[in-house]
Formats: sequence, C-alpha cells, structure tokens
Amino acid sequence: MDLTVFITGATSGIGKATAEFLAKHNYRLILCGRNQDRLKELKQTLGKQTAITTLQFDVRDKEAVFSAIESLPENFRDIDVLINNAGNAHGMSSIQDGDINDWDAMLDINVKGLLYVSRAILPKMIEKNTGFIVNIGSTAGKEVYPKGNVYCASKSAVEAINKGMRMDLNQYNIRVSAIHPGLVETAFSDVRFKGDTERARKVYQGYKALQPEDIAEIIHFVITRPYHINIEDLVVFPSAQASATIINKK
Ligand code: 8X3
Repeated sequence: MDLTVFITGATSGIGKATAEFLAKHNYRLILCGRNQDRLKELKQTLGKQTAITTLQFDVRDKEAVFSAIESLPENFRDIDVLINNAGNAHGMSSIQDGDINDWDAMLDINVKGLLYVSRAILPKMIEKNTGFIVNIGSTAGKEVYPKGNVYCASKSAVEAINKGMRMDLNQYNIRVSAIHPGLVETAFSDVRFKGDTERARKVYQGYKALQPEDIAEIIHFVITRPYHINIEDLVVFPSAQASATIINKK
C-alpha cells in the first residue's frame, strides 16, 4: 500500500494496534509517542513488514511537535493520513474534587496536542489538495457521565474540532472523520486511575469490552473507502454497552 500514515500515541492501546494492523497491510508508517524505547521496539518489529520511521515527542510540547514533524526524512514527508489518536483520561472525580493538574493534562493532550499536530501537518496536505485526518474521539464526547466532567469536555472539544476541520478543509479536498469508541480494554483505565490496577480491571470485567484491534480494523475500514466516501462520524460500543453508564455485566 503506497500510503503514508502518521499515528500519534502509537506506542500503546489503539495507536499500537493500528500501527500493527496497518503494517500488515504494508502502509508506510510514521509512529509517534513519548517513549523512545517503545518506539524503537516498534520500529524493529514492524520494520520487518513495512517502511517505518518514528518521532519521539510529547504532543503537549508545541515546539517539539513542530520541530519533530519538520525533521521527517524526505521520503516520509508526504503524509496521506493523519490519525490523531494520542489521548488519555487522568483521574475521575466530581468537579469540586478535581485535580487541576489532571485537568491541564487532559486539555493539553486531548485538545491542544491534537491541534498542534494537525496544524503542523496540514500545510502540506493543503498544498497537495488531498489528505485524510482521522480524529479519535470517544463516546465521552457524545454523552457526559458523572465524574467524567473534564475528560468528557476534552472529547466534546474533539467532536467540535472535527466538525470545524471538515468545514474549513472541505475546499482543499481533505477528508476529516471522527471515530468515537466506547469501552476499549487498554491501559486507559490504568492511566485514569493512576496505577490502581484493581479498579482499572473492574471497568472491563463481566462483559466483553472492545479490544484495541477492533478499533484498528475500523480505522482501516474508514481510511480504505474510495475517495468520494467519507465516514464522517462513527460511534462504536461493545455490544454489552448501551450508554456511558448502562453496561450489561454478568
Ligand atoms: C473512553 C470511553 O466511557 O471510559 O473514552 O469515557 S469512557
């Protein structure tokens, strides 16, 4: 496959599964993350299947975002698809008990980070008059739930940015799409609950949660539609989930 795909948050969860899935289909991949060791490992393993380059930066650091993208080797500069996947939840508290550092982290990563990366990549897509941006949102951006406050706000922002991007980039022939997963079994809850693994595991117990590979397959489906088709908004729950708070647990 002669498409170059740029993935943020590629070292774990949905991002890693997507990198693995797309590597199998021979996409050229630019894998981004904060952890250099994990990036190196991915380059070694997936590099056996396809062309890979890695960029180590924190999406919160705008200078690092722009200089990393500017440093891309010539043969990886022509980005066809940007998957804005990096994102996390930090803490889960009532608004009056919220940790301000957690709020900053979620808004900086999930919202501002997505904007910085997109801003750095867009000029070339505009120049080429083609491209595809896939924003990984969340069902938390569709429905607020108790103690979800700022995380839900950050994902609602992704939803709004996704719509705004689609309008503004329409004249440049750039497709913009959002995928909103519900409960996906990854390290998401470990991060959210700051290493309280028992609490984290409970989130996925008693039913079959979505797996990161499920979302990877969906992303692949979305980006392989013929160019006249844009799946602009895709919401996916595990079958046992009916809303943020209704989950049929055994
Ligand atoms: C992840 C889904 O319901 O934990 O974004 O917020 S949820």
